[in-house]
Amino acid sequence: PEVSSARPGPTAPVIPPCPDVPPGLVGRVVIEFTSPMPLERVQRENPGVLLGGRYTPPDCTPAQTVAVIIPFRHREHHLRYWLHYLHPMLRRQRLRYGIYVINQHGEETFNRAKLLNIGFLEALKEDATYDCFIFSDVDLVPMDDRNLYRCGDQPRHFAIAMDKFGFRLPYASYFGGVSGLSKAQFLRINGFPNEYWGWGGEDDDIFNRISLTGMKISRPDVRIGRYRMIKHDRDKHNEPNPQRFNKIQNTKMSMKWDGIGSVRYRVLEVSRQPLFTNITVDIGRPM
Ligand code: UDH
Ligand code: NGS
Repeated sequence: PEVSSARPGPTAPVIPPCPDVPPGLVGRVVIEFTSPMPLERVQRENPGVLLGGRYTPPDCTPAQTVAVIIPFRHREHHLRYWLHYLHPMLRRQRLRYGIYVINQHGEETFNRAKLLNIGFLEALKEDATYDCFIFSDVDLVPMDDRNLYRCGDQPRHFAIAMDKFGFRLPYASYFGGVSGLSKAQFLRINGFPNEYWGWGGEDDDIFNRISLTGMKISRPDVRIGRYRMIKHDRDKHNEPNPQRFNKIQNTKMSMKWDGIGSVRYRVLEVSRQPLFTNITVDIGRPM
């Protein structure tokens, strides 16, 4: 007779939950952007990463599945450094994750927050189990792996001590650079604004959305939330948005109709690369 057993045999080992504090973190990491960083090297050094930039720890089962969303256009050299430093760090943090580069097609005015909204939707289309979303600029690399890229009971601000700001917040309500929201937190604020074209203000609008819905931002210790930014000149077609000061006064009204519920775009290409998923989108232009 056939024997069936609920107990796992030697071929089906039980993988325990990942511990709250991952073992094997190293703390401070040396970050530099001087030596060239060929993509082939980054691939070679990250053999455990699966197609599309997916990773699952082999030795434990994480509580969350994390989608890392990067707004992007014409920053290939930054992306190579980012991947070089972040993949090993996220692996040490025992995260189950995927990397999504949301690439704005064409040369119209850049729109960071709209790209982040699109990243949220497109990541969920690929894997409905994503429950934590980390939104990261491509030029920001954490200097300490104890800055854990996961979500908590409040929206999280990770990039709180950047080198360019002298390793502190530029102002108390700053929410730029790298942030993280659970799926529920993101939906509660109707996602991010789609109507900030060009540089500035969209992160302040997101801060307003979070405060207006009664949530509070959580941050790591200032000694841990340290970042190096890859130096660069101002990009073309991402000029400071002259409307930004007015717009951040109106979040309470605008967040009702402008957000994840109203984002319109066209996916032009989804390309699964060895270290990330590249999604090229037509997001239109300012009206
Ligand atoms: N981004 C792109 N391509 C662009 C514009 C922005 O990929 O053309 C993305 C990228 O992820 C970047 C993020 O959007 O990290 C934020 O944009 P940003 O880096 O331009 O913003 P930041 O505040 O710089 O870092 C503004 C210009 C500063 C010029 C300083 C000159 N010394
Ligand atoms: C504020 C911007 C934010 C920006 C922050 C840091 O003034 O979007 O500066 O900018 N808000 C407005 O413009 C309303 S930085 O020094 O990184 O260029 O993130």
